[in-house]
Amino acid sequence: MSAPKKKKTIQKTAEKTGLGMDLLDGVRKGNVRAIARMISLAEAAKPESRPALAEIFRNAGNAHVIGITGVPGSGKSTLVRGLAKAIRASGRRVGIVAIDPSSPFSGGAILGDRVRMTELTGDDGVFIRSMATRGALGGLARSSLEAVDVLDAAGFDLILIETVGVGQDEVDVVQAAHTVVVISAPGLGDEIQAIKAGILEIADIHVVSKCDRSDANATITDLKGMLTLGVRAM
Ligand SMILES: Nc1nc2c(ncn2[C@@H]2O[C@H](COP(=O)(O)OP(=O)(O)OP(=O)(O)O)[C@@H](O)[C@H]2O)c(=O)[nH]1
Ligand SMILES: [Mg+2]
Repeated sequence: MSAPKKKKTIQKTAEKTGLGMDLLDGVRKGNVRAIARMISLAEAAKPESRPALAEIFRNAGNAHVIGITGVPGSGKSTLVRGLAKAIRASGRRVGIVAIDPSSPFSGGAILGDRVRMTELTGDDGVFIRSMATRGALGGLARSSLEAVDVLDAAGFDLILIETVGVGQDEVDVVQAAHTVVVISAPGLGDEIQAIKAGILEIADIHVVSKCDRSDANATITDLKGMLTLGVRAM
């Protein structure tokens, strides 16, 4: 008898104060379920959750956010995995937001990558969330940045965003990061894929991946050449 009544009361309170207000404390304490539910609220983009997300925004601002972008298959997830392991080894907590429909984090992926990702699961110093849902124009960028804020408010020291650098929404997301890493890989056709994707100029750090390949040096040379040209053009 009393259980439904209690449920109704909680519902009424939520309606009054806004969706997700009851999760704020859990998020601040780093509670995994509260974090996951708050990010889901951001994705759902209901107006009733705006007050809670505004509160999250007020609590954010301490984490260093690193955006990692490059064309499909350039090695973003491999780099994210390596960075996450290094960050954990240094004792810091890391949040990962993958905005990539083909990412190992989001399911459309090669099984091998998915299995390797499990090295990081089961560690409460790592939180991985994929954002594969496509909303209205701008919706993806907004909810992804809110997801970053949720992880920030939850006390993660570093937040890594993986995104394919091809859609404007995704480019907007990585550009909102403190540090932007653009990956170029040898053997993917065009020498510097970032030029084709139009993302060369947003990089703070350029990475040439797959350096075990013999054609990696050519990619480095091409990249350096393009960057020198870019500087001269300015
Ligand atoms: N030889 C070699 N292969 C690599 C290296 N890094 C990544 N790969 C391979 O390149 C492929 C793509 O790597 P991912 O890290 O999944 O690339 P991604 O950019 O995240 O790919 P998408 O999420 O699908 O866009 C995989 O088969 C990796 O095993 C590397 O350093 N050397
Ligand atoms: Mg990936």
